[in-house]
Amino acid sequence: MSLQSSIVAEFAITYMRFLDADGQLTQDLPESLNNPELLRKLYEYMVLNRTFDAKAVALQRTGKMGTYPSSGGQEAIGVGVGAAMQQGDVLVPYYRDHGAHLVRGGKIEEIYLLWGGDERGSDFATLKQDFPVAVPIASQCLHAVGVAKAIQYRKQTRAVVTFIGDGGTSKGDFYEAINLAGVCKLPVLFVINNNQWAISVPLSEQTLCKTLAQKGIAAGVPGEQVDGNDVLAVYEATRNALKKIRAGEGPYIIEALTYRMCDHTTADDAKRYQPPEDVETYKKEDPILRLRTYLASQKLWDEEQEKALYAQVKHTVAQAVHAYESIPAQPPTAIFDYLYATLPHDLIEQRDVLLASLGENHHE
Ligand SMILES: Cc1ncc(C[n+]2csc(CCOP(=O)(O)OP(=O)(O)O)c2C)c(N)n1
Ligand SMILES: [Mg+2]
Repeated sequence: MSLQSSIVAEFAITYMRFLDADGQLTQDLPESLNNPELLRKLYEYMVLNRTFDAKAVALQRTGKMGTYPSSGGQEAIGVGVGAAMQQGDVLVPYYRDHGAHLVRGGKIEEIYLLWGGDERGSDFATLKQDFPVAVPIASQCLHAVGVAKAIQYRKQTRAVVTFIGDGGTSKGDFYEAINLAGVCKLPVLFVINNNQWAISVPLSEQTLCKTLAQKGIAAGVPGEQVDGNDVLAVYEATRNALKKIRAGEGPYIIEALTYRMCDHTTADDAKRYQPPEDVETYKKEDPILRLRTYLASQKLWDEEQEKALYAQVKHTVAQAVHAYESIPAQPPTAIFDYLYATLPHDLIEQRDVLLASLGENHHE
């Protein structure tokens, strides 16, 4: 007797891309992207992202900043997602989302300050609702779910956007977060930056899943894969997802496929483990180059604009470095200032010991 079983659930994960590596359209652009101003903005912010990022690495190399996680080569993800968010939405980032911070109006010097070891970098001048950068892997997903629950409780139409790396999706925190988001139909978007490496661990050693977006299926959370080096695909997928989320349809996952074209952080040397042929392949997939090629082919960008942009960006970054270097250092006791609203008694004691050891020369 042959056993009979019927299909009770099926799923598929789609992949979206508009611009190929040569800057050619792979399909017609939707209405939302038929907007030269928006396309130029996406391009300009990716260039700003790359320029400020290279400077951050240089600052670390010259002893002027601490360990820094570059977003070099992955600019399309942060910029594309951030540009599709509304100002009142809440960004709950991890450490490779500089582009989202910048395109939302965050300051470059805030990023330099944070990685220079100064917590004042997380006290954003304008983006008061956005969260500080999370370094403990996947913890930000749980924070995002908490914020989304609060927004739902208050019946607001805002959305929460959080990012996570491919390696981070192996953690329990990620699965717990998407599960609760699904059960409660929370207004939260999870963006997976699949750069194919978790420091030196390749994706193939993280999971047997064909896609990371499909991890959401088990939690009832729909998702899709996009070309993470195509800022247009990242923007459009985010825009569509946020529209659904605001309409109360619940959480969503976007897996953005890219490659880590930089060291994991300035404390790493990727040449020791990334196959050089992969690096060569992905060099050709550069997100900035392909958009520039496309814009030029549409007569939306020329050499003059390119020169003016690079001059402007160089000036902006130099100003940010100046602002970063000019801010007076905090007193040593500042290490006690940022975790608790009211300091617990044992930390008050430690603070007193520190103050005493600093002697009379210390002024708070
Ligand atoms: C809870 C926790 N465990 C370990 C680390 C050390 N760590 C820092 S980055 C990283 C790899 C993360 O890889 P992935 O999630 O793919 O993000 P990517 O850095 O590639 O953007 C690890 C293990 C950490 N920061 N937090
Ligand atoms: Mg990774």
